[in-house]
Amino acid sequence: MLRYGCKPCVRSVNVIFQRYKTKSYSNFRRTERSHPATIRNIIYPVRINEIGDNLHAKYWIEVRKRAPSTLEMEKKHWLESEPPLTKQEINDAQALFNKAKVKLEWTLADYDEIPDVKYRRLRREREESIENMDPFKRTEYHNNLLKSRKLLGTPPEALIKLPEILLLGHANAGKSTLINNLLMKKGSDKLDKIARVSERAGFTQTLNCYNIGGKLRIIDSPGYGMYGKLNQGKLVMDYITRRDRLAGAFVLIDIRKGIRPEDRVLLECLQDNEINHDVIFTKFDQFIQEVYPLRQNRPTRLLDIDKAMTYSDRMNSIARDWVDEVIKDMPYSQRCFFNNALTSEFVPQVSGYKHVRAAILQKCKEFEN
Ligand SMILES: Nc1nc2c(ncn2[C@@H]2O[C@H](COP(=O)(O)OP(=O)(O)OP(=O)(O)O)[C@@H](O)[C@H]2O)c(=O)[nH]1
Ligand SMILES: [Mg+2]
Repeated sequence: MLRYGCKPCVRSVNVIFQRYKTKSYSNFRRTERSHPATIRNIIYPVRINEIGDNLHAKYWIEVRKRAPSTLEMEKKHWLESEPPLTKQEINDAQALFNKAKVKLEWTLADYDEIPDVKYRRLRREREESIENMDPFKRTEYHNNLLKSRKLLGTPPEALIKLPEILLLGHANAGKSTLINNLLMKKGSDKLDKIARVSERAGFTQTLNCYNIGGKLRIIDSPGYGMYGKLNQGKLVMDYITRRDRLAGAFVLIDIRKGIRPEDRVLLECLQDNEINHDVIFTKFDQFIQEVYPLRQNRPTRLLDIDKAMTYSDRMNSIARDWVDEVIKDMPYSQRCFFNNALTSEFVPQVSGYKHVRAAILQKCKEFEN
């Protein structure tokens, strides 16, 4: 059930409001298990401020060698049939996003008000009214009106046909934050503030369209789940089922919550509508933050590398097991990305966004061909 409020609206979206119990990381950690690892070395092993100064440099070199960054993980989860992202594709995407001028083009709560949809509708209505006119009343003026390319109040740039990428996910999954993360300028360690973000779930209420350097558009959407609203469900479903410029979608899932029933319905809905889509697991930094303080025997003083690595391996294996659990819940095999748009003391860098940028560009290119 994809819940967007409390009354049924369209057939494909069951919008019954209902609290539900679902698997989440907090339940999982009560029953730690170990099974074959599919992901290696998710995290940086121990907190940097737990290392003594003299061990510091040596320690990090060793740690880096043994524990590649979170980005490594993405490569493990390529769907086998998917073409992997090449270095060239990642560089191209970096160049585009780092240079692109970004503009919020429209913010709408009704699919029919999207500028080009509205323009086509107005033109059609005008044509129909002229064609249905009494031929004796029809003049040269009306014939010219039929040929006219007037924009009918639509901003001209909004009529330029560009591929569009839709971000979907539960309320509070991090869709708007990911937009800011994707639009981060080169060398900056701060998120852009172009999309408005809030801790409050259900903050984004409309479809918001960002024009990225005149090359593509990214569409932020209202989140579903118990903070979603009925009209938002209709709006998003209209967009998914009717939009001919939709080049692809990303379903954002908070890694700590795992895949919830609504996510599964949405994934199946995208599959049924043959929309090219991938999954992005968000908030990895928060997840790691929760994994680490779990252990009582966390090394706290000057430590030797082997002891740190044993500790870190155990932490990694807990994190890995949870990720495996989550991925097992996917309705079908799907390419996954892992992203943290913010940092914590355990995860010192934002990561994942470069691969998402490249995947966006890949979808746009596939769409245009
Ligand atoms: N630690 C951490 N927090 C994040 C991350 N991504 C998002 N958040 C936080 O999660 C909260 C919700 O983020 P939003 O981007 O507003 O989520 P949304 O999916 O747009 O939510 P709605 O607009 O309500 O549908 C904000 O407080 C963000 O700061 C992340 O990668 N790490
Ligand atoms: Mg939002």
